[in-house]
Amino acid sequence: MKTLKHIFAILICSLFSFSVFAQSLSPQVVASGGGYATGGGYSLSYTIGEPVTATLTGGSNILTQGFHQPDLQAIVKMLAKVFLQGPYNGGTMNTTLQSPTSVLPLTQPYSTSPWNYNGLENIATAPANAVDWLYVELRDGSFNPVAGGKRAVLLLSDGTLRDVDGTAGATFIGAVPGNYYLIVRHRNHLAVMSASQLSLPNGTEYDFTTAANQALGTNQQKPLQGGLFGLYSGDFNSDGVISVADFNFYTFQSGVNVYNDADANLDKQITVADFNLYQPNASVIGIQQVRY
Ligand SMILES: [Ca+2]
Ligand SMILES: [Ca+2]
Repeated sequence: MKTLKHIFAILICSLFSFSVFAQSLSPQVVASGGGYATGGGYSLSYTIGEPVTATLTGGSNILTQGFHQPDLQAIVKMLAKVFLQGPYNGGTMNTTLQSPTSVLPLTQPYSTSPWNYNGLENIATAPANAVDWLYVELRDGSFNPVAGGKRAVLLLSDGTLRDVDGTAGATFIGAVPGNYYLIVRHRNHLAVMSASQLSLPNGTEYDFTTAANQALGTNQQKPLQGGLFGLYSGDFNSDGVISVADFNFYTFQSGVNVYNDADANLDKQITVADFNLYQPNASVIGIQQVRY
């Protein structure tokens, strides 16, 4: 928490272009602590324990009214590019889940088994070029599954990621800069892990699409049209292995205009086209680090 001296210094040094700066700021709640100071014709009251009620900026300074933020929260940005075999279509991916009407959920869909990810990522509206949600994880050199963080993000038609905060890539809140393996998961494609550790934050995206071995292990990506590579379609139950269990999952699904994990090509319909994507991929096994 900023000290009173620090806060006051910020106030004095600000540009004071906002009329509110020339007024007394008084706490609006009974707080657990706080203080009051005057100087240079300005006064400032601050509290501890009051939720943030407003943030004012002047020049490069920021003054938050209410409960001041604790230490700056560490954030690590990760940029990556990945294709999914199912919706892949000549160097880009179809966005049929959103067309003509959208079935794309506005809240991340990885809260259920096997991911059991309880993140609160959500969006008000999806970008028009959003294909689907991905679930990404960072792991350290020991493959510690909780070393770097987890995040649900949007996959765009060009293969890049878009965080729900509106920025490119994935935003790992609470992570520290360092070297991490990246795991990319999709709800009905075989998950992959980066072939090497990424130095994060990265300013250039880690590109899975340029070669099969951009993913760790043998035969972990499907050759696609145009000499590019993408995640294998058909892991309907998302366990990291494409097997008869996925076929059984598929046979119990049906429907039109649905958001369903048996929809391998992400066209909102469960049809034989989805089986045809699964069948040649049956028996492909994800590396141990991505399997559930
Ligand atoms: Ca499976
Ligand atoms: Ca389909």
